[in-house]
Amino acid sequence: MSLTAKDKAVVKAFWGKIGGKADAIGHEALARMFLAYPQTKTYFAHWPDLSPGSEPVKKHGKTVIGAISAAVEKMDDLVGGLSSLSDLHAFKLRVDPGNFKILSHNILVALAVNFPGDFTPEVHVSVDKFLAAVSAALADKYR
Ligand code: HEG
Repeated sequence: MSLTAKDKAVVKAFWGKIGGKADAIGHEALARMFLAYPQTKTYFAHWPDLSPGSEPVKKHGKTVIGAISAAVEKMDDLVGGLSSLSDLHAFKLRVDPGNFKILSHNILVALAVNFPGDFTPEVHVSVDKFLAAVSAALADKYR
């Protein structure tokens, strides 16, 4: 399941095309996740508004996609690169790692909807593998 050199090249090239749309993708993925998988909202009970377009959803969408864009630059050592973020999710936030797969799914959908031409099956498989590797790295500290 590890990323091949081809996966890494495909993800890098595709991510380069997202450019200015990254924040919007982050927002859409998060907003979709809260609507389609409402159980994920339990971790965000302290937010005033979880609806699409709300300030916290926009802000956190930007944060999450920013971390993923940074991970694209750390693809050779995701476990090391995401170590402190894994600490945070495991010990402070205590996010059930099953939720990483749910968010990854929503990111894939947001990418497919916004980049129908570029999101070919070849890109799909490599980005899916990349998000699975990011999720595994984020879950690394759990036990
Ligand atoms: Mg997490 C905070 C990244 C999945 C719940 N998440 C954060 C932060 C980042 C991040 C960068 C801010 C860290 C900081 O303040 O130092 N999250 C991140 C990634 C992924 C992910 C890259 C998966 C790809 N997070 C995730 C999932 C959940 C979750 C699936 C729960 C369903 N994250 C969560 C919560 C916070 C963060 C509750 C704190 C939000 C806040 O209160 O501002």
